[in-house]
Amino acid sequence: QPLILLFPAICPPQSMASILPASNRSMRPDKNTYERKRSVYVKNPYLEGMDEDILYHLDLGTKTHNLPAMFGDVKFVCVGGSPNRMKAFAQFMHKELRLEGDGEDIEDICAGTDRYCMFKTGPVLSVSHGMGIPSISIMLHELIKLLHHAHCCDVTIIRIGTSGGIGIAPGSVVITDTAVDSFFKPRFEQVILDNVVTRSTELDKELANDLFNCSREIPNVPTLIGHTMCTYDFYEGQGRLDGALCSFSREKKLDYLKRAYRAGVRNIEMESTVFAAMCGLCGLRAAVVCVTLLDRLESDQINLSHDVLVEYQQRPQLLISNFIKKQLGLCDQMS
Ligand code: R2B
Ligand code: URA
Repeated sequence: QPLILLFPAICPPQSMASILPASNRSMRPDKNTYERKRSVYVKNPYLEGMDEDILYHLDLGTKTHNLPAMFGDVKFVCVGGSPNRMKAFAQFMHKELRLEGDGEDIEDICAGTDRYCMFKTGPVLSVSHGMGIPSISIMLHELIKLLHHAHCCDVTIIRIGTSGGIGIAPGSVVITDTAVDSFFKPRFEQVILDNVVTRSTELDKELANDLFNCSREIPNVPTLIGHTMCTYDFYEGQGRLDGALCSFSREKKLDYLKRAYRAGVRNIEMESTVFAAMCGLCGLRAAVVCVTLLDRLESDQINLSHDVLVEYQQRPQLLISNFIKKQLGLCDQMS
């Protein structure tokens, strides 16, 4: 049985009162008190004994970088597949938070590697994760260790991405209540050595509801809460008829997707189960918010114009930036 380390951290009060979530205002510590807060856990007994931890794919390390100084104030982490989209989100957050400068020259903290990119705008970190479970999993191992080494606490992490919808209008935004696998089960199966370890994929329901309430203030973007199915493949794995390989009929495809719909699935993507499992185990409040690019009951190919695609991809970003501003108590002054 591996050792499980759970250290509730004692975090100092924030110097910037405004970065306390609005819902925590009544709990704001006075200058001399220390509060017990939710820290970021690692569950690995070997980490403590390591002289240095190199976060290889992020090109960061505990000896080469002062991680608490660089990241200690992070309260929101937004992750998404594409480096360009995460840069655009960081630039958008920069403007929304009214930080100094125009944000156009925002620096990629992981510029020393081309695996992932990372941008920091005040208390908001934007990180790319690539496509699929293996890619996001590697990034999350290193990101979670980074947040832990930096002594971050009360961190909310949100995946913003794209997906295929089932039975809903393209352009809808789905806030995931539960991430399910290809069998519609709320589980993530990790092969560890030669064992299959099953992990829960529950997400933070309160956070999902808060995000949904926030979405009501954004006009013309249909938003709903539903299950999200996570697959290991975009083509056969999502029941597409247009891949290089296809070994099932149109009828079988539609039967599968309709069964998914009846099981509560409203969209399909490729990272949510491992994201939910890892963030849940490590003490991060996590949410998944994806726009749908098509209705899979109608088609398989994504044939949106460039402009429509760009506008759709901005929808989760707009919702999350509004949510973050609200949490920081910045909405009234800014909108
Ligand atoms: C959504 O879009 C990508 C595939 O096109 C994948 O990363 C996902 O989850
Ligand atoms: N991303 C997916 O994983 N599937 C889709 O159908 C669209 C985007």
